[in-house]
Amino acid sequence: MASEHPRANLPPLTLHVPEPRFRPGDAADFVAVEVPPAGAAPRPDSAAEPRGMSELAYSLVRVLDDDNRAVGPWDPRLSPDALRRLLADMVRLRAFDERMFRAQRQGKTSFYMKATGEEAVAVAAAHALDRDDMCFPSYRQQGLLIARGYPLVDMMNQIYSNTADKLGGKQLPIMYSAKDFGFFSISGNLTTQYPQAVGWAMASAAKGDTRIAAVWCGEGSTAEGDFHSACTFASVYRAPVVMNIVNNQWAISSFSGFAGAEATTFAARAIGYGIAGLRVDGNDALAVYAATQWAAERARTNCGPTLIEHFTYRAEGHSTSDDPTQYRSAGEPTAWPLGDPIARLKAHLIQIGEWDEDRHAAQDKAIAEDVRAAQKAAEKNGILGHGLHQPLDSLFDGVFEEMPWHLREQRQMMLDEEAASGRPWARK
Ligand SMILES: Cc1ncc(C[n+]2csc(CCOP(=O)(O)OP(=O)(O)O)c2C)c(N)n1
Ligand SMILES: [Mg+2]
Repeated sequence: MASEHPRANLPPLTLHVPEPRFRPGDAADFVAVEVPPAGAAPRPDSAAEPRGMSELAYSLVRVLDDDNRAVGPWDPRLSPDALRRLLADMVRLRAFDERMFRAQRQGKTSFYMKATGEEAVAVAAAHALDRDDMCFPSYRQQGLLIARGYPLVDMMNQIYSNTADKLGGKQLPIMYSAKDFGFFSISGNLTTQYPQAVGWAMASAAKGDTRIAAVWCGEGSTAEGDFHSACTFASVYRAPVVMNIVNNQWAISSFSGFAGAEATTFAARAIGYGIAGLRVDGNDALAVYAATQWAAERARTNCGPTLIEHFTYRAEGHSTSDDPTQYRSAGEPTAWPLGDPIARLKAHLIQIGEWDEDRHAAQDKAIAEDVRAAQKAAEKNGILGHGLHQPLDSLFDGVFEEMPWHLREQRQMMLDEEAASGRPWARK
């Protein structure tokens, strides 16, 4: 009976409700964030048993030190040319994001999402993976497409849902799909890509193929059940997959504590599943490259999956629909202790005498010009702000090989209603 509770001799039960350390108006500092020195984390053999490497799930793999040198066992020892290509792709991604963000503000499209501050996560991974490995991204890994040389104009055509949009206007802007570039269709439903990636990796192994899968989700998304069932399958079958968690501290307006960050690290999720777990400085392109290369080698040699937490910071809003000044301290992005991934790689190249400010400025200019030219070309095919660019009846295409009778009927009803309205609803 309810009246018997609470019992007087016991303390009332309570819940812990996480609260971010800083809110708008607070001065932010990250003194509570532990940043171990670069080069300190050991690098086990890529075939090592997960049990012996649990410490790596709690530390931070870092290569670039405070003097911008590459140090320690995780230094991937890339050639100056490879380093410059990595830098150029990150700069291209940032320039692309800037331009498309502005295009949304100008009413040319309905939606955009930037990866500002997180450029190393997708770009360095694309450089470390094989070109035909299959990627299952979230909406913040457009860097994979850019690094794999997908035409910027095709990305923009999709963002504008215009006549040249390869997806026929059927996906929300930025939800690309490019099978030829090993880029699985982005889904707005968080974390669906995790079990899909593990399933794809299992199929690759079942067929005796040599391609592996790589998958990304945000730290907030690890709270989804899909994340955990994917980990179980990956562990049980030792699926050849690299599983990435992009811990950028925020899930729209919810801070990482709501996904469990106060209790432990996200990389530590791996330990309970018996999976190799790595926690990596996500703003250090060389650390991301090295960790991805290690995990890819592990997967490719049938030693099983790896879970990599990329410790980073979402420097801007969640999307064009978001306003972070409403929920977090404006000082956070600059107080973030791991710096900016582009500035750090640039400083490293300068430090080793393979780059300078003039070359960097010239590259910025050339890349900005490429992006501007791509935008101009894309806008010739139309912008979303000018309405539907696809023939109305194409709405029903592309799902079934042969359209079922009820969809044919619905399509006809739609066309009849359009005719009755006396005006075209879309381009003919
Ligand atoms: C299943 C599901 N739940 C909720 C949402 C709404 N939603 C879209 S993005 C997002 C935040 C995700 O944060 P995180 O996983 O940390 O990724 P980030 O945006 O930081 O890259 C939420 C809650 C959704 N799209 N799908
Ligand atoms: Mg997040």
